[in-house]
Amino acid sequence: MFAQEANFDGLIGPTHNYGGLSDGNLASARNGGLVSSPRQGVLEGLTKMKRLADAGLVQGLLPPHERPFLPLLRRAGFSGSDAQVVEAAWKQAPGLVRKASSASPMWAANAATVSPSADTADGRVHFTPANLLTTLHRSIEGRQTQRSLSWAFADTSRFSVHDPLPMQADFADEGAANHVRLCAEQGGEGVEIFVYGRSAGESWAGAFPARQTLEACQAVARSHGLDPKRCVFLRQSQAAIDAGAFHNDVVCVGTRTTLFFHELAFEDRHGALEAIRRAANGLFEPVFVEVPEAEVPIGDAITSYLFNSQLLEWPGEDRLALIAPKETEETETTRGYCAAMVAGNGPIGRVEFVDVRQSMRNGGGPACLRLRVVLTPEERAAVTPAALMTDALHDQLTVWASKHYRDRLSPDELGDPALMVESRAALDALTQILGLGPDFYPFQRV
Ligand code: SUG
Repeated sequence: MFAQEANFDGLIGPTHNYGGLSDGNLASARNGGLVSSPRQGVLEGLTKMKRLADAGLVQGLLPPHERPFLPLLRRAGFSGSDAQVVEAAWKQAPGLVRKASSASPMWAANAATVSPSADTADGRVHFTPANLLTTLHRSIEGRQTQRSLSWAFADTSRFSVHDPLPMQADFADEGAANHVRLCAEQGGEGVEIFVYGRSAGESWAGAFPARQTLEACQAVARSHGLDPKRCVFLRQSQAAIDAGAFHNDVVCVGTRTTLFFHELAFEDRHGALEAIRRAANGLFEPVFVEVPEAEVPIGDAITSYLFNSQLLEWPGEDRLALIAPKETEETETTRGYCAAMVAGNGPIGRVEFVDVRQSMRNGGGPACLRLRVVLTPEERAAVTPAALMTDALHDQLTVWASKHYRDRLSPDELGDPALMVESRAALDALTQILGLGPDFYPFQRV
C-alpha cells in the first residue's frame, strides 16, 4: 500500500518565552531570562511549514495550548477572577506562573508517539499523547494534546487516539522524540525503535533526568498493537544524556532505511545496531550513517542540533534531504561534516539550513517542532482539512500572528494579566480560523 509521511508542526503560542525551565536541556538553561519574540517565533515556524508544503510534502499543524494555564494555578490554591489568580500567583509563586506560561506545546515531536496503520494490529493509525511528566511545565500538555489530535484525526474508523500513560514516574513518556520508524516503503510494515533512558524503579545517578522509561515504551508498543518482533527497545547512553541529549532526537534521526546518529547515542552501540538489523530481517537492510565522536564531538552535535533535523524524502530528489537548523551551518565541525556527507554517495544528498532560532534557544530544532504521521491517501483524506497547511491558511495565520502576538516578551512580564487577555483573544480568533469548536480551550468552557 502507498503511504506518505506528513509533518504536523506545533504552531508556536503567544506566550513563547525563555523561562529556563528544562533541567538537562542546555539551551533552555543558558538562555533562561532572555527576551523572546513570540511573533518572530510563530513566523519562523510558519515559514518552515510553508517551505515543506510548497515542495509538495504533506504539512499539517497542531494548535497552541492555552497559556497561562489557569487550571494549574487554581489547583495550587489561587482563587478569584482569572486576573486575580494570575496577579496573586505572580506575587507569591512567580516560578509557578512561568511554568504555567510556557509555549512548550510547540515541540510537537513530544506531542505523541505515532504508529502508522501498516504496523498496527487493527489497521488504524495509533497515537499516544505523551504525559511529559518529568517537567512540571510540560506535564500539563497531555490532555490538551489529546484534544488536538482528536480534532485533527477525528475519524475513529481510521485513527485511534489513546489516553496519555499514567502520571507516575515509572511511565515517564516524551513521545516521538524518543521513537524512530524505519521501513522499506512508508506504506509497508516497518521497524519501530523506542529509545529510553532508564527503567522503572532504577536508581538514577545521572547529572540530568532520564525522561523516558522502558516501561512507557513497552506500554505504547503494546497498546498500539505492534508486532513484538518488529519492535526494538534501545537504551540511550548515559553519556549522551549527561552531555545534554535530553531526548534521543537530539542525537539521532531516521527515515526509510536510513538511521543517522551519533556514535555515542546508544548505551550498547553494537547491540543496538544488531537489534535493528534483526527486527528488519526480511523487510529491508538498514543503512547506518554513524557520525564519529572524532569528527563531530557530542558537545558540537548538541549545540548545533545536527541530528535534530528533518530527514525527508524530497519530491524530485533521489537522495534524502536533511532540513537542519542554521546553527548546524554555524558550527565548524557540523558544517564540515555536512559538506563531506553530501559530496559522498551516501543516502543523504542535500542539507538545507532553516532559521528556527526562537525555538532553538529553548532547545527545539526543526525535528522538535514536528510530529510525523505516515498516512495512506485514504487516511490523509480523512484528516480534518483545517489541520492541513495551504497557501491560504499560511497567509491567514501570518496576518493573525502579526495582529495578536507581541514582538517582545521578557519572562518578567509573564505575570501581566493583559498577556493572558491577549493570548485568549489570539486563541479565540484561531478557534474561528481552524474551526476548533466552541469548547476547545479550558477558558472557553467556563
Ligand atoms: O522539553 N524546552 C523543551 C524542548 C523540547 C525539544 N523537543 C525535542 N527534542 N523533541 C524541553 O526541554 C524549555 C522551556 C523554557 O525553558 O522556557 C523547554 O521546555
